[in-house]
Amino acid sequence: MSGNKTFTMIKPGAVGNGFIGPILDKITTAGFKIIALRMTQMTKSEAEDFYDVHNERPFYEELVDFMSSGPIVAAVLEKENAVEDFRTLIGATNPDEAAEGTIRKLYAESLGHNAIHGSDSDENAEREIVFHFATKKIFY
Ligand code: IDP
Ligand code: MG
Repeated sequence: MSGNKTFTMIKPGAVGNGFIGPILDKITTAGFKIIALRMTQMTKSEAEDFYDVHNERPFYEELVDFMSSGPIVAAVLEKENAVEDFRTLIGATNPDEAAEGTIRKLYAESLGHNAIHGSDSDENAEREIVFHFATKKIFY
């Protein structure tokens, strides 16, 4: 059975472009409940840890530099079938391939600066939630 929680970050580009409000509105309008929310900035070392799964990929350093370049908004979201439904809401990794109406189609600048992160499995959602929120006092 699939889980009911996922993790997201609004990435530095979308935060800098003033899209926090519109993106949170899309998320809640799509039926996700925000159960934890924090604006923060990752250090380079935190971004390296967060994206460690990609450490062999050619874009790893660019990704880590970008994700630690400015504030992000991290959130835990709750909905039935959360991981899959949220991946549908955000659209394909490359905004040129993202479906009309998806968050990446609407707010991404490029493949590297693609507005938003969404967990790709229940297991990774749990890891990512712990990474960003485990040491904070949250209720969910
Ligand atoms: P996802 O965010 O859709 O799950 P991943 O494959 O997990 O995509 O890649 C993580 C992030 O790395 C992407 O969101 C994107 O910003 C960036 N990325 C992925 N592929 C490339 C690339 O080929 N060039 C530059 N950045 C990339
Ligand atoms: Mg991914």
